[in-house]
Amino acid sequence: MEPAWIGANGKEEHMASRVAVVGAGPSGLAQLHAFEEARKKGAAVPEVVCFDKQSEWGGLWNYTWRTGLDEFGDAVHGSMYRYLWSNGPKECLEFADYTFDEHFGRPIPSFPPREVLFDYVTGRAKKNNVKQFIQFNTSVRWISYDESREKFDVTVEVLTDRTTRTEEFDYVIVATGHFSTPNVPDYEGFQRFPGRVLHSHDFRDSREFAGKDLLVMGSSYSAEDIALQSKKYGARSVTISYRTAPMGFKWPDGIDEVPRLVKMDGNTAHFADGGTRHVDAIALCTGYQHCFPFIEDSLRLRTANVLYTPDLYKGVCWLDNPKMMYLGMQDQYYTFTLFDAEAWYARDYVLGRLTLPPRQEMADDIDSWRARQDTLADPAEEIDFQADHIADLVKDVDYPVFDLDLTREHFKKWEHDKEESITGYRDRGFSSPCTGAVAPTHHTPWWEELDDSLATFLGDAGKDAEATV
Ligand code: FAD
Ligand code: NA7
Repeated sequence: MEPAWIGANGKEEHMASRVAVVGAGPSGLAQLHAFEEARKKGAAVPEVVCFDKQSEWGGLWNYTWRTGLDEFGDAVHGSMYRYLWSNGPKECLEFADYTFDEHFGRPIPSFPPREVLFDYVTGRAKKNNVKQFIQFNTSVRWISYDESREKFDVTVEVLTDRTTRTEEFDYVIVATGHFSTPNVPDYEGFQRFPGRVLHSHDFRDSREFAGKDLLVMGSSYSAEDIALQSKKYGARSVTISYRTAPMGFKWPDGIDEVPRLVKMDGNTAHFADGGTRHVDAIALCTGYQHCFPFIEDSLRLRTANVLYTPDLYKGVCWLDNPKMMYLGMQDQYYTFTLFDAEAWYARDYVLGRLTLPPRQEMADDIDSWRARQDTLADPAEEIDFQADHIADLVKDVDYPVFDLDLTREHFKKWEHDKEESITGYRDRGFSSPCTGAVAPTHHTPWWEELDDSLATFLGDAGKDAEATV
């Protein structure tokens, strides 16, 4: 007889239950891992099927040179670029059940380049052999829910042979990320601008701007990093234009911030303060849209890039049908840690270990988080808010204990470090919230390090620690 348990809807569930996970990036992999952890401890886990439209796992961390459309004519998912280094301390995203020390066999510095984090994320996935659950090159085209059957219909296209099929699922967990569909504003004069205008989604190699005057639009993470990168790899000048407020860092020579762009006139940029600059190329670091064209209207999350989205109880369960779940849809200080907490929560809901309150209580809970979100005055309060969100998730599940409060302090210190030195903050070392080990200093200051390969990064990574925290 099939193993049975009381499921999320209060009814007896059987092994025939099926869970679809859409996306095998860090969030989707966290979900597969969470189910495996439960299964290894003896839980009856339903069939889990993960679909990813790419041919490899790791989501955004799986670098691609492609831009625009991929080899199948789908929109390219990747937004990461060459020479991308972690923009926050790795200690604030460390898996509580798979430490950096375990993966690399020794302490490594706090701000690794992309390839190193890709290696880490996929290392845990390999350890639990979750690849067996993933169907690659398989794009989810449509998700709908049939009330009468109480089933989701998930239509997928296998891109390699262009076949389409629809499968039935009891739960759907969407982990497709939200930094892939660019928000692309238009400004007067773009149409006739003689240089290149690109969005950060299509940015791949800053050497393209060597010797050029680059205009960067935006005042958040992408603007900050692309401005620094471009200068580091040889841009003649970088002008950052903000819409609302400047980032205000102490920029190195050759980078500065100016107010809102009013218009382009040929190669001349005109700003709101009356200033003008010569510009050879424009990088729109203007953010992304949450975009789920493959989800029916009644299940589709609609949100701006915020710390607590509307309509998701605990940031995970779709209010009007909690069997539909989303992972990683928040604006992110915390990343992998948040995804793990959400994945554990989603798993335990599916396994019937958690009972959700009535709809009105869930709605009130979302409202109270969002009301608090409206009061957040600075990054320190935002960090505490997101840490509290994680605490709210892990209190109900068996996610391994780690020092969440230490990561709050790390993030606040990191904010301070950035203000002190925007080119030097990545040279600091932090302590692990899992092991307490202090990260060593990288062998080369980040501002001088042009090689971002895993081999070079790890080459001398064990050098004597000169950590600051
Ligand atoms: P993603 O990584 O986006 O993965 C989503 C997966 O879903 C992809 O594999 C994609 O192929 C798949 N997918 C999408 N649509 C479909 C579909 N219809 N059917 C099937 N599969 C689909 N975070 C940090 O912690 N540190 C950093 O330094 C950092 N730097 C960043 C730099 C950039 C430029 C960007 C854009 C983000 C950065 N992030 C960083 C944040 C990043 O969002 C997270 O680290 C993480 O990648 C999010 O994981 P995810 O699984 O939610 O989404
Ligand atoms: P974010 O953090 O969503 O920031 C988007 C920025 O774009 C923000 O500064 C906006 O300014 C600016 N923006 C948006 N629309 C416009 C227009 N029309 N004109 C000018 N400026 C605009 O996106 P990021 O890409 O920086 O970061 C996303 C992730 O990628 C993040 O997790 C990183 O780790 C990497 P505003 O302040 O709203 O005026």
